[in-house]
Amino acid sequence: MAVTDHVDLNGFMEGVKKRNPHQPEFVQAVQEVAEDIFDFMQDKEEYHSQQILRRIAEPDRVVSFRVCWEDDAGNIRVQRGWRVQNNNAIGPYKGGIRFHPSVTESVLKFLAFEQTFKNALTGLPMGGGKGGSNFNPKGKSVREIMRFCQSFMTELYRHIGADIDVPAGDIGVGGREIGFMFGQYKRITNNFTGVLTGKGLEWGGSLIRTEATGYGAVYFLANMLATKGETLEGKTAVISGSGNVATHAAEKIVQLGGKVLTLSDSGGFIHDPDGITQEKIDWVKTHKTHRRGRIEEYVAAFPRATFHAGKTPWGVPCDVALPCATQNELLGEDAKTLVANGCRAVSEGANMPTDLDGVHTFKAAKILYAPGKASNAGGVAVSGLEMSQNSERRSWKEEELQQMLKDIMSGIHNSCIRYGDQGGGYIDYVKGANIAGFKKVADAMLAFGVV
Ligand code: NDP
Ligand code: 2IT
Repeated sequence: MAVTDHVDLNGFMEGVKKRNPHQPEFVQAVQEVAEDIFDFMQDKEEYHSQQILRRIAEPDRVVSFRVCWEDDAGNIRVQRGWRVQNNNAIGPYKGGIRFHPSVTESVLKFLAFEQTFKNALTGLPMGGGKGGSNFNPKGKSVREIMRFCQSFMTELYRHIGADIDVPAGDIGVGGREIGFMFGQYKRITNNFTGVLTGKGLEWGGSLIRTEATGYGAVYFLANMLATKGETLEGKTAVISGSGNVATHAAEKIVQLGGKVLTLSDSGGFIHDPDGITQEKIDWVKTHKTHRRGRIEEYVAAFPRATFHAGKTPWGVPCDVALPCATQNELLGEDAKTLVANGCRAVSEGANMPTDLDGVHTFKAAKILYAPGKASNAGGVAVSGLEMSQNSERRSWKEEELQQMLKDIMSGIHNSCIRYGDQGGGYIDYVKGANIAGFKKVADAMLAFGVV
C-alpha cells in the first residue's frame, strides 16, 4: 500500500509545517494550493503514489550566500543572498530577484513555489525559481546599489545560466539593477547570453516587458468582467502600491476607460477623488522611480487628493480592486469591507497579496477573484518571450508582443475556466489556476520517474 494512502490535506499540511518551521509565508502558499489539489487528486492515484505535490513543495535546492559590500562611508556591510530553485520540470528555473529588508528564506520559498504554477500557466517552457536579499535599497546611493548588485552577482553567477536559471526583477529590482547585475555576469563569464530578463532595449531586452505585469493584470480583469458581459468603462478602481506593477495597472485601467482612485506605498495610501489620470501616473512614475520619492508627496502636487498614513486603501468604495504591492497586504477584514462596499472583481498584481482568510472571503462571496499566479503572469510571460528573442538573436515588434501578451492572458483565463467552473455562473479562479498549473508540472514529473 502506498505511503500516502492515509494522508489527507491536514496530515499533509502538518508535515509541511513540521519540515518548514518559522516559514509562515511558505506554509501559507502551499496550503492555498493544497486545498484545491487534494480535491483534484482524489481519483488520481498516480499523483498520490508518486508523491507529486510533496515533491513540488520541496525546492530542488536553496542556495544561500553572504554578500559583502562597502558603503559610501567606507563601512563593510554584510547581507544575505538566496536563490531558490523550486522546480525545473518544464523548463529552466525562472523568476525574479527581490531586494527588500523583509526578504527571508520563507518569503523566497513561497515566491518560487508560486512561480512554478504561474510559469506553467503561461504555456511557455519555464520552471519556477526566485531569489533576492534582505538588502534595503532605500536611501542608498547609485554607487552603493551598483556595488551591492556586483557583489550579489559575483556569487549568483555560478548558479544561473540561459538554459539553467534565468532571474529577472521584482520588488526593489528594476532596469537599473538588472543592468548592474548583467554587466557583472558578463564581466565574470565573458559570455553575452540571455541569462537575465528585464534587460534594457539596447542590450537584449524586450519591448513591453516593463509594462507587461500591470497591463496583463488588467487584461485578466477585463476577461473576468467579460464573463458577466461587463467592461472597465466607467468603473472605479482601487490600487495598492506605486511601483512597476501598480503604475502600469493604473495606466491600462485609464486606457480602458476606468477611473483609478488610489495608489500607495509602505507609508500609506493616497486617495484622489478626481481620478489618477495618465498625466498623474507619469508624475508618480518619475517621482517614485527616478526621484525615489514617497507617495505622500502626491498631495502637494495634486491638492484635491488626501494622504492616509499607515493605512491600506481597501476601505475606499470601488467596483474593482488590484493589490499590487506585496504579500499579505489585504487581510480577511479588508476582503469583507471590499465585498460589503460592492467591489465586484479583484485582480492580484502582487504575489499572494491576499491572506488565506481574505481568499476564503472572496470565494464565499463568489465575486470575480483572480489569484496572482494567474493574473500577474504577464510579466514572466514577456520575460519568456524575451528569452525566445535572445535565443533567436532578434527583437520582435511591439504590436506582435502586445498581441502575444493579450493571447497569453486569455489563454490563462481559459485554463482557469476549464478547471474552475463551478456551475451557476461562478468560476473559482483560484482552483482553476492551481489545478491547471499543477497538472502541467505534475505530468512532466511523472514522465521523468523518481528524480
Ligand atoms: P516595485 O519595487 O516596483 O514596487 C513595490 C511597491 O510596493 C512600492 O510601492 C512599495 O512601496 C510597495 N511595497 C513593497 N513592500 C511593501 C510592504 N512591505 N508594505 C507596503 N508596501 C510595500 O515592485 P513591483 O511593482 O515590481 O512588485 C510589486 C508586486 O508585484 C510584488 O508582489 C511582486 O512580487 C509582484 N510582481 C512583480 C512582477 C514584475 O514584473 N515586476 C511580476 C509579477 C508579480 P515602497 O516604495 O514604500 O517600498
Ligand atoms: O513574480 C514574478 O512573476 C516576477 N517578478 C517576474 C519574474 C520574471 O522572471 O520575469
